[in-house]
Amino acid sequence: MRRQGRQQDVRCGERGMALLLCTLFIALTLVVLSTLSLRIVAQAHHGMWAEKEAQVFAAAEAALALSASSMTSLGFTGAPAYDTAGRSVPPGFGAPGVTPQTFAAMPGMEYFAVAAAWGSDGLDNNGDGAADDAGEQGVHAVLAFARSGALARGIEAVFREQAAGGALAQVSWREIPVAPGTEEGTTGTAETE
Ligand SMILES: [Ca+2]
Ligand SMILES: [Ca+2]
Repeated sequence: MRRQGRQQDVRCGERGMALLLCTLFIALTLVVLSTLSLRIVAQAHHGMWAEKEAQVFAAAEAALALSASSMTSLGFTGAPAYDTAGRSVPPGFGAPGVTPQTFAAMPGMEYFAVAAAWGSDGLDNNGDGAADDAGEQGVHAVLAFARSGALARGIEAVFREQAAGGALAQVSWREIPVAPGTEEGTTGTAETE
């Protein structure tokens, strides 16, 4: 009797231990699986965000090319603003005079572009102390912006006439911040001369 009781105790102990190990194994598996799924979701989200950023940037480049081809503003009326150093102060999507345009091929994407002739805008664009001086003649700038949802990006390019009234050659390019308060933007420093 006593021996049978002992054997039963041993069997119960073994079952308890097996149950505990099984529970631990399941808990560990769940932790590993949830960590893995969180990682996969984060990677997918990051990939989608990067892809969207690239699309918005491509739209800004398209708007720049479109505006530069005729040197006219698109979706913007009025004069571009400059700070005291003659640097352009880009308008935001909600600024007066801005009516965002759309691309038929890019649903949900909006853009506008500002074209300015440095030689006749009454401002000292190149910061040499004189407005519309000889150094500003034949120089044109285009500021182009695109946005999709909360993502917005801007580009500024400067062009110079090869001869008076002649073909334009691009002399600089840089990514510019989108006016705060209207969209989230990014600032870049790439520039070529
Ligand atoms: Ca000047
Ligand atoms: Ca000027």
